[in-house]
Amino acid sequence: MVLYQDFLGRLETTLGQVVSARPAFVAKLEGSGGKGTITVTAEELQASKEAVSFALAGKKLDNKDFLGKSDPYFVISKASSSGFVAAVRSEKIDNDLSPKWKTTSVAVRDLCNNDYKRPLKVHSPHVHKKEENIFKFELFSFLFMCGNYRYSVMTRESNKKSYFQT
Ligand SMILES: [Ca+2]
Repeated sequence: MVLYQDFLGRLETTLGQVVSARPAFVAKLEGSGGKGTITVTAEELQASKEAVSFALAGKKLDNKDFLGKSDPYFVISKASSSGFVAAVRSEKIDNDLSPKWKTTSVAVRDLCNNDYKRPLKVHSPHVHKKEENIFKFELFSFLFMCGNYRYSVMTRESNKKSYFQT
């Protein structure tokens, strides 16, 4: 995953402290002016070599750009005890409301911690206003993996029906 952020702070700890903290390990970041905290959620996983390959496409997505068209990318996050955690991030496709993203492969361990009932959140943050999404929906991992899943998203402004396909 590409990180775009500036230096936010640092923390040194032990695996033991992270693993024993429930529901999640939370600590103050050094070098953040006392403002930043970091949350780390640890889970023990069974060994698994399963991977899932998928291609996603959107159709008639909402246009969020003032000039031109939306530049959609998607983020798939998995539920954890400390909220949703990003697992997959796609490439951005400029000025396209019916984007077809490249085929992506991901280990099932990374996608949903080998838990097929784990909720996933698929969303497309606006490039400039991250708190706004072009679309957002949640589904269970097994639905995501069984393929040909079509999800309709009612767009706010136009009440137009857009959909999103795995
Ligand atoms: Ca654009």
